Amino acid sequence: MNPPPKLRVSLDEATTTPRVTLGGPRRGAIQLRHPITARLRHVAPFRHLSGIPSMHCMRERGREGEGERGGGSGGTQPSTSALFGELWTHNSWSGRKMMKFSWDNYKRYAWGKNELRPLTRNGHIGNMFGGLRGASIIDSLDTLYIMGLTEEYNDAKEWVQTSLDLNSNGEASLFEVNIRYVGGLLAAYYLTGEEMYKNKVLELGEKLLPAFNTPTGIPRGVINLGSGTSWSWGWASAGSSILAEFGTLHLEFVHLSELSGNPVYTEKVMNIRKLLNKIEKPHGLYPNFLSPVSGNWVQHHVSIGGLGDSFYEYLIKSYLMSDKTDGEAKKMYYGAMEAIEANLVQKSPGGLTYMAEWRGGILDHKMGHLACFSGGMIGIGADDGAPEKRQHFLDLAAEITHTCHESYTRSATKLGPEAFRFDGGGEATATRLSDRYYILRPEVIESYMYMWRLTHDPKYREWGWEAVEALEQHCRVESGFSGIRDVYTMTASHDNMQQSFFLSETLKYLYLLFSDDDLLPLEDWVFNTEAHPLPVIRRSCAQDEATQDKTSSE
Ligand code: DMJ
Repeated sequence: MNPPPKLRVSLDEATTTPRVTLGGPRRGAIQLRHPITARLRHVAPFRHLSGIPSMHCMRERGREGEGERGGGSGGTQPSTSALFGELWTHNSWSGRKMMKFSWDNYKRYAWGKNELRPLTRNGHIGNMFGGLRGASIIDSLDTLYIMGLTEEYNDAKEWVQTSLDLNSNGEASLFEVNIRYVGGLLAAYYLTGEEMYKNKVLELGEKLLPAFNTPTGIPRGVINLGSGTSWSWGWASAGSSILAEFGTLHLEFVHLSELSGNPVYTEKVMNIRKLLNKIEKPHGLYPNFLSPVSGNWVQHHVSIGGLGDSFYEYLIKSYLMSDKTDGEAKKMYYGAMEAIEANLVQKSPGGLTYMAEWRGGILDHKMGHLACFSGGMIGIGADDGAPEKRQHFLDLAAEITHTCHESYTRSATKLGPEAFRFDGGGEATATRLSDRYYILRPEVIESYMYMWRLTHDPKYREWGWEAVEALEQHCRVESGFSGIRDVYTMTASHDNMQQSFFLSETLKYLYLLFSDDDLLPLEDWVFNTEAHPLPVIRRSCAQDEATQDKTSSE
């Protein structure tokens, strides 16, 4: 399908969507355009839970901060940017349509399998999820729900209810099962209030616990979901565990404790945190490999991209998800940022800021696509840094996001390579054949979404729109979306894989980029590393509510 010319839709046409007035006579009632936001405000799964506020409570608190960052979604955005948003949300060529197309093809050709192979029109199972099936379904639940794709969401829900079999006996990546299955089921529960998701996720959570039975409590990377036996990846040096894997459990595990009332999940991740906090760090940096037996670093390779990435993300997000009460996470995050700035952040001769990798003190001037999430991460962490560093962090976030955008604009397809370099004469381009592929990854678009929400600079929506056009032109095939093997050539060679994170992350972040800020406001929700939204845990609000409930029942 060819996209229409960019600005064809008229504002009149675009603004005919019915508006929903929420809150009735309550003080501060606001108008929202997105029906799912409306539904979210009426669903309050939180009321049954200890320690988690009702949605009402979240929303009231969310509004307290309104205006601090430039006045919400209306703000001062220029009309072109508003048009991009209107186009996206209301025109026939919309984000929902992209999601529906991906979903329909998955459903038709790969239902119940983990991913769709869109060229051969069949399903892919792979070996990451230990025999668990339906990764694309679990990863899509919340995206379908927030997009209002009701029929599709209901099909997904029914599959989870009737066919998600957690009694598998295969070898799973603890990290992947956690971020996709645990994260996806938690988000589905929090958005919809369906007890079924809660029961499933608690059953799954329990199966992951044996992975922590190591001398240090640092889990190994692979676990057999049936027997509970765990071991390290064969490729990880000297039986080590990977920082980005054992450091990316915190958000989900804290919520597992919240939902189950069982502190064991929080204890497991706090133990990891403590060890990392205490251990000596070279130049304040966190290397990527650690022994689960001795608790020592195995080698000194540091990266904000693959192997390290989401560990840093989960530090700042743990702090935000705790309603800014988790001081240890905050301290560790800003400490890590200081070390990263001192050792890894570089400026190219052409003026591009990037994050190099560090190998025992030697810099490798390479940045992976994965590392491009860091623009958004540094952005959301800017406000809580030292007062004199806030603007600096926001500037750094914008510079990194700009560099990642450059990695897209410097390719023929306007999609970015898996890794780009700043040596050998080139800047922000892949120099090795093996780095030229794009597998529908979200990180660059993720940073656009956060930077849009934080600054309302219209360039982020324009960049997002460029990505939409490039995806449509180069990755859409007859039966789904596919990764491509070389972003520098216009003759597409497709890799025949529609990754589940395309449905969970890439399309969701694009949708949020072009939606109003009050759809999953950042004050109330934290996205796990697979873009599954988890609510901020408001301790004080929960106490207020408990007191209110007590008073009203007296
Ligand atoms: C996703 O599964 C997650 O974002 C993870 O943190 C990194 N890799 C993919 C997407 O690129």
